Amino acid sequence: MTMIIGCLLFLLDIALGCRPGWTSFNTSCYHLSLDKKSWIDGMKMCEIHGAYLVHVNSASEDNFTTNLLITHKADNAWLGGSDWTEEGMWVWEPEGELIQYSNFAHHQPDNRDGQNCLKKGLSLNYLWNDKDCDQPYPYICETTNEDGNPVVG
Ligand SMILES: [Ca+2]
Ligand SMILES: [Ca+2]
Repeated sequence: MTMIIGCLLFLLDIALGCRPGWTSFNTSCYHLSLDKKSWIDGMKMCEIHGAYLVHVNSASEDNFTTNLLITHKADNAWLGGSDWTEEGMWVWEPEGELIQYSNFAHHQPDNRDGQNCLKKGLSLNYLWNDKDCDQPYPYICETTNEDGNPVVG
């Protein structure tokens, strides 16, 4: 039974335009890599796959990415936000689009010892935190479907 459901979910993701191993949500496809990388290397790996480190633009997308972590038993994941360009100005990279929706933990971001990269994790109940970009963490890639709309049927 589980196999049949798994198979159906797999076919659904294909129907929604996501490649195998990627999960669809709204108009994007997502992949959580458990291969721990620095923020920069995570971004590079996403780019190799035609994607970018995830841009979390809404509470529902935030919940979706948290569930992705829980499902894959990942304690942390890099998100695509950074304040590298200007301290305290958080943007989604690589475009540099200003972060509108945010969900930082209490007292974060704190820029402790010059933290410029965005992650979420179990220790802060999946709320956001700025971390040292060189820390190795799992990471979530996002890519928008080619036509920007889920293909139904
Ligand atoms: Ca910073
Ligand atoms: Ca911090």
